[in-house]
Amino acid sequence: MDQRTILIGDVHGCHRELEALLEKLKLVPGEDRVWFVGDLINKGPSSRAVWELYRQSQGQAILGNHELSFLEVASGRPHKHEKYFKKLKKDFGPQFDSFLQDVRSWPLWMEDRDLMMVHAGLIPGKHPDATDPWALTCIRTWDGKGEDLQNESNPPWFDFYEGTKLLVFGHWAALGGLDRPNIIGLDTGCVYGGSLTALVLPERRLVRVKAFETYCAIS
Ligand SMILES: [Mn+2]
Repeated sequence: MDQRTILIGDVHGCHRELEALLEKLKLVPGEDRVWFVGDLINKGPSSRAVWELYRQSQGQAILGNHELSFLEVASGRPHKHEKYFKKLKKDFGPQFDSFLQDVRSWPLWMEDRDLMMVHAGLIPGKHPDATDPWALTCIRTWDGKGEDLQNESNPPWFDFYEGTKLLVFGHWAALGGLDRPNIIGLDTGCVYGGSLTALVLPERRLVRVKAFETYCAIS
């Protein structure tokens, strides 16, 4: 059997749902290749418990806007996520430094021969290595210029994606996931009471666990 590649959507501290999802997938650490789409932390019950499950899965993760903000605050820059930072420090306790060190090693995107993963999306026609990290982790829509990446009266960025690689992203929970021939959106809003979604390759199967609770209001 081919090695499985399992891509996991935005967990946002929902450790019980992540545990249930890994069980449902019958994940074998070290055998399955596991990629997390970013935003593992904040909003939900325990970022630390999620990080521990992520470590046990022997997976890799890319940076979401929440990890990017976390790194901003950690390097002393003023940021609106300072409140989250204090909570993380408390939640992680003695493990905080190893968590920080780990997140510092996460890339902004991952790709191989026929697959690419980025947290929020791509600027049309641009490779991620030529794209601002905030755009990669926050983009929702495309205005034709790149001045406003959030305005929902503009078309979504993925309407412009013409790549042949399967592109997997998260971040946009209100979409409730996306399934197109060359694009899959994995954020199904677990922390908002939706579900946690994984994509299993090569069979291209979507596996979901429903949220046990609604942990916060959608934003
Ligand atoms: Mn996000």
